[in-house]
Amino acid sequence: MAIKRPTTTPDQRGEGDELHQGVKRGERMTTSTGTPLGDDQNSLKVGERGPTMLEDFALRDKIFHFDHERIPERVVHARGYGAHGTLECLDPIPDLTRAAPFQRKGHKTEAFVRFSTVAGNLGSPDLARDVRGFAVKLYTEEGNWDIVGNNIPVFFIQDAMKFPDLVHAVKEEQDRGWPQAASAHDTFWDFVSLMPESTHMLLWAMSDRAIPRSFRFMEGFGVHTYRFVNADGDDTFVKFHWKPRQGLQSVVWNEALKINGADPDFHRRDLYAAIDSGDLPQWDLGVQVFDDKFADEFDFDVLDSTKLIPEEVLPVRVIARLTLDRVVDNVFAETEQVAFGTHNVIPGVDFSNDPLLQGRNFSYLDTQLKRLGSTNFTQLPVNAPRCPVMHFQRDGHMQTDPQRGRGNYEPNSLSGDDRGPRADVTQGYQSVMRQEQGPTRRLRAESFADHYSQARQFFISQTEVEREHIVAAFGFELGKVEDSKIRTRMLANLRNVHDDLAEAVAGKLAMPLPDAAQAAVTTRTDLPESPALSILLNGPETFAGRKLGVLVTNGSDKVVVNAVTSAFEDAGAVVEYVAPAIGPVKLKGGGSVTPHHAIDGGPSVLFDAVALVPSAEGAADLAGRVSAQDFVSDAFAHHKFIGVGADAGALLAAAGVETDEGFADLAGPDEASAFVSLCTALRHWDRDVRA
Ligand code: HDE
Repeated sequence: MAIKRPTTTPDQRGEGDELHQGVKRGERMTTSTGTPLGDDQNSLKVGERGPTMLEDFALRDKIFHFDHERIPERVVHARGYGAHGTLECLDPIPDLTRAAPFQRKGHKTEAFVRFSTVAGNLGSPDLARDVRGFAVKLYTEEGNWDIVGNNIPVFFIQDAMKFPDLVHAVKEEQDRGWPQAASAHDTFWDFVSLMPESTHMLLWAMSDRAIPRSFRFMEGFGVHTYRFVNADGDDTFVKFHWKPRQGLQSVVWNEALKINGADPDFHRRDLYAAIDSGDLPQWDLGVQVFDDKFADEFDFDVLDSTKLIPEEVLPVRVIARLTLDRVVDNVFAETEQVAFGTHNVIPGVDFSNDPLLQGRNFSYLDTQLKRLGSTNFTQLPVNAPRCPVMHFQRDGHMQTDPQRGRGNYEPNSLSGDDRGPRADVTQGYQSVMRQEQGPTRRLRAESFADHYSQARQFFISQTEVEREHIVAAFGFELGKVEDSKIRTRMLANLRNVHDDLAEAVAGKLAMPLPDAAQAAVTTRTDLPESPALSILLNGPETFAGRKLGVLVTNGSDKVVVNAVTSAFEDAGAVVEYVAPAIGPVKLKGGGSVTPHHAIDGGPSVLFDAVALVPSAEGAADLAGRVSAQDFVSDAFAHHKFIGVGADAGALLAAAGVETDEGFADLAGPDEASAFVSLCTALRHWDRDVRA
């Protein structure tokens, strides 16, 4: 009998008024085994009102799959967002490495990047004060190479042995289940205050680096020292850097707290919107390359992940450019199932003896098996190499490769397709031949013992504003610590970093300054400032890629609204309108604009700068609304540049702000471009606002 082809049917209502949407040709719904369904609204029942029958395979198929939708979230870095892209070689370095991406100028390597926070669970807010993961998978011709780094170049601990302790301490406390995605609690500070090696990283974590404005505006670092190996087998040490071409930018803490309420998905939405609109984010990949002699002479041990090599000491050489150009089709299939690991290297890249890196190399396979459930996770499209994969690994759960031929072992004397692959002794991966010797011991090298000198160097390299933010962050976090002995212990450690820091934090906490903690190595005061460590000294001086919020009401001046919009769009910025309600706003001079946000859903924390251009009547109405007052007073408190239209006076007065040099006059259309120029500084830091 001929199989009936699906027909086009109209929508129908069932007897209980349930909607059976009509099917169109080619979109016939099936079970997971392909059986076409005749009804996706009702389970199979006896009579009208049940019971439901055990033979209802369609219900069983659907609910069975649903019940198994979740997989374990990542034990750390659970909250993340990914995108596809390309790495293009700018400066080939075959003399340093035979790594496939760097052999020829213009050579392109497919990439997948996942950014993340560390401590929070999968559903936690994006603007937690936290380190950001910056994990890059490069699908090279010689296999997948993962650079699994962070947005901070150093780490909390020196030895893999302490990682579970660190993570237990920072995650929500086990006896109460909070706080979520926050280090501001007793167990974290208890642990780190007992681990002076954390101090350098703590300075970074309390700096604005830990509250980036966007994934697009942060640096990435490989953190550990790795090795490059060239075709002759010569090796050098290398550290990896990702430099955002959009420039660095962070938010302020009070703003971060409010963004988390207004838009917990702020970072993922930002990345998606930028790529979707064609404003493709780019990073330059740079390397610090050095030899054994440099390593021996450098002030600190290059195997110690709590230390960095200042760029002023060893400049970063840019070799390639990463462009993110495609959002994922499906977040679960790609972002959630992508499996990174530091052990994924290719010919030309090798490891150093950094004890943290060595532990990581061992760890990541375990986590993938636990999360993805099968050794065959490398066959998932997001993880599958783009080069040929040939080996004698067989079977396992969810094997999708119908591995052909007879040979599944070697050596063998089979022939043709039965023979299978062989290792390539001349071109295949060869580990660097290292001479290692010494007694087996559990030991922390003495060369790792200076825990404070680089923390101090980081502190003195910050601008005044950035130092204030660091002090405020320590004050906030330690202020959440209930046990005063932990606070005291931390203050004692900070005394070894810089007395200005310790005194200011003690002042925030209204606590006496304790004696400095005993330090294994006296803090060096001769390390010079490193401007590369500051965000503000490396500002982009452009508003491109940033967002302006324009507050409009019925009767806003069309000429001004249009002039501001086009001036900012011409400068590469995004402009969004905020209005009392979401319906169209009629402009004076004709026409209307459709707001992107109603005022209570579009607070100024969502924007990098704001323009207030209501009509006089609109301003009088907004003046009585808390949401509009907050819009203005928050923009002011967060040091934002504020453009002010001719009729915004009542609103400014209601918000209780006084104009300063961070305000721009938008009385007429000609002032729009001056406002853009003002905004290129991103924030008006001279405004005296206290947290
Ligand atoms: Fe990770 N880390 N880590 N880590 N890490 C994981 O792997 C681990 C460390 C980093 O977007 C896990 O797939 C150990 C340093 C990033 O999918 C896990 C140690 C740095 C990501 C794991 C470290 C990182 C992870 C959890 C100490 C910065 C997210 C889920 C020896 C250089 C990757 C997973 C993504 C994820 C273990 C230390 C970065 C459990 C044992 C240092 C960016 O395997």
